[in-house]
Amino acid sequence: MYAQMVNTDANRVRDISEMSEEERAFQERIDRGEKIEPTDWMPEGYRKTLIRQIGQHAHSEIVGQLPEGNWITRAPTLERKVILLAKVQDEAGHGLYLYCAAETLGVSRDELIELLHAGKMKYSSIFNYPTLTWADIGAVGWLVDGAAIMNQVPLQRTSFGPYSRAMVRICKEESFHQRQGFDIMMKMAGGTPEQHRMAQDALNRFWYPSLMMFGPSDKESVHSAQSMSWKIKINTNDELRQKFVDQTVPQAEYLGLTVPDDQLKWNQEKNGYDFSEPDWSEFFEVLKGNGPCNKERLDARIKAWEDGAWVRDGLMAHADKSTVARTAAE
Ligand code: BYC
Repeated sequence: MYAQMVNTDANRVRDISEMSEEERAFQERIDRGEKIEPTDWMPEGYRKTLIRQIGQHAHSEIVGQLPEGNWITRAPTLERKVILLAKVQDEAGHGLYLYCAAETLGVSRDELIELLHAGKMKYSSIFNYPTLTWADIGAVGWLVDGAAIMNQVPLQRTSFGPYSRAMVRICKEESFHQRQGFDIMMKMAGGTPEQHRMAQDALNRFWYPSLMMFGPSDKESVHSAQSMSWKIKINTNDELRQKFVDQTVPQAEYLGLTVPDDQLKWNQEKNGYDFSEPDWSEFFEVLKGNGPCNKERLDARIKAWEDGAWVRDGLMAHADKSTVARTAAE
């Protein structure tokens, strides 16, 4: 279905012989492993792809606060509440680093947010699923942050300097997030039969949406080839999905939980697990805005933006006053 939307010609990676001198020099810098900085010359497609990917990534961080923020007031202990609060605040920070990285490419944060609110820019599909129980907060940390790290560690080596540097700090924090999620899962899975059941139920509901985080299968991925040749992406979607499954299945076994996949089987030859693909029609429905929480998430972001207007107005008024006072003093 989606393959029909893939314009293979437009997405074909051009051979070096088809490039202008400037483009060739740029590609050679990338191939040598040099970082591209905001003031360097870059092809328009490179700039646009980065704005799309970094912008979507930033949006994912701030929309990702919502399903977890939902549980701050209901965390089971003071300690858990403080940890969750810190994690949710970290996500806001990640959003800020990423919006700043995108701004170096000539787009403003306001423009990106406007596009998000108008439904013209995506955020990660995973955040359109609800967090129904406390065990879901464990599953989000363990699986969602686990998938995020798998995707983001290689992005520390991405070719665009500001993005790669933002990734270094984000990955450090994500690793704490993943561990706090696994810690919740250990408590729940090793707790009462009811807590164990909740942990299993959370795994059942978050497993396939987590696999979807890596994007469509390689044969349906529109951007991978060009993004990988520009080193905006380092691995394909399927490579990272496989690594995630290989890393996570033993963790589920350690927890005494069952991955909800009858086809899951160790494959000695490929030195990895065989596993079932997610339901891709569900993935594309979520991308189209028809997931369980798409409307709720976007409404919450828009409301937060509107409710915060007075803060932005106040800051702008203060900045204007300071400029007037400074100019008068000079
Ligand atoms: N959800 O050609 P493809 C976090 C879109 S934050 C929605 O493979 P690409 C966290 C894709 O955009 C995690 N859309 O694309 C935060 C494209 O559509 P457009 C966020 C998806 O870009 C808070 C189309 O499908 N991480 O972990 O080469 C709390 C075709 O796909 C998704 C990042 O953003 C999806 N899952 O590869 C806790 C990492 N997948 O744009 C945790 C940076 C695909 O043409 N991003 N699409 O309309 C990437 O690495 C890449 O953009 C992706 C997709 C691997 C996600």
